[in-house]
Amino acid sequence: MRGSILILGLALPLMLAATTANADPVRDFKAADTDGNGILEASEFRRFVDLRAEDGSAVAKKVRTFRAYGIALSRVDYDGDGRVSGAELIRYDRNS
Ligand SMILES: [Ca+2]
Ligand SMILES: [Ca+2]
Repeated sequence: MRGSILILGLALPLMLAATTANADPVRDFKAADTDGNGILEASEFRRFVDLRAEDGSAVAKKVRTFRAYGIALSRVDYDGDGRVSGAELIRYDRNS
């Protein structure tokens, strides 16, 4: 594990990848995307993190504990529009 993983925002890929079988990030994404537009707005992204935490993601739990949602969002929001698309989550996962 890289040292940078210790930085909360950089640890986001673990929310997607290093989870148990019952923790489905796609399901969580759809559950968090309450308006169904395929993009997580800031409030929806917080819900997504909370769902990941409830699914047992240690990283998501840390983000929730420290209320570091904004930091986490900024790390994965490549185009800077303040929202997170599925493509951005996948891109972040691949680049880390
Ligand atoms: Ca949405
Ligand atoms: Ca974005």
